[in-house]
Amino acid sequence: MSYRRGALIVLEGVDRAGKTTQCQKLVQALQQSGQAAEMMRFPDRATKIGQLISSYLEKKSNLEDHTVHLLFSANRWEMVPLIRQKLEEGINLVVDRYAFSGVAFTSAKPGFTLEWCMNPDMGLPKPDLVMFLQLNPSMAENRGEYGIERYETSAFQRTVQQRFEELMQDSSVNWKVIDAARTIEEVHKDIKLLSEDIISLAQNQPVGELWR
Ligand code: ADP
Ligand code: 2DT
Repeated sequence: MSYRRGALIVLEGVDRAGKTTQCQKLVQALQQSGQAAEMMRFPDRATKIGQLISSYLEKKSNLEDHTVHLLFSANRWEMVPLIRQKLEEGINLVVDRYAFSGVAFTSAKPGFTLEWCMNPDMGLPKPDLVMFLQLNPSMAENRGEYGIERYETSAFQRTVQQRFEELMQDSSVNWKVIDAARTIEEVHKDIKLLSEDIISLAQNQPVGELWR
């Protein structure tokens, strides 16, 4: 039998854009159509590194800005063996946030360049497809009050959105912008079609290296 790996599919976007909702629906839809699919999310708060991050996000602890950036990156690197194993087993991974959130959020802080922020994530397994759920910040705010976690303010989210737009200029990444202002079902339909296409394209190709 020929080698058929799973695809690495990432959903990105500002808070409330619908990433988690759409990741769950995509995994369900792929499974129902007979494809192996699993969801992952970053940060993965279950690991030791993830617990440090979670406590920082919940404002129970303070961490220096460079330090927390590197912890977010380390939280991805510690999952790389598992990511590679699942892809090799033919499991399609649907990932809620990845290195792009890492760069967009830290570089929204004063004194951080995109380049510095990208460095620690260079060489991660490269997503076959990154879907950016586009939703303007005022619509995102209408989807519910911001929570009490760090970064959950409209001013910060607007800067994050600008940083994502800069990252999307990079044609080495397979970005697709999805209009997330539509109904959950309409958005899902687009995401499912794009994902099915990339699953058949990626299956005979090696996994790439991000930003290299
Ligand atoms: P994210 O993971 O991007 O923060 P969620 O999937 O958690 O977003 O969705 C945030 C909120 O918006 C939830 O209450 C969810 O039910 C709602 N929501 C998600 N997608 C839509 C949509 N297309 N239209 C209206 N509300 C939505
Ligand atoms: P949620 O768990 O609600 O998605 O919020 N973040 C995320 C970073 O600052 N850097 C990263 O590398 C990643 C993956 C985005 C997690 C918060 O953490 C931010 C919102």
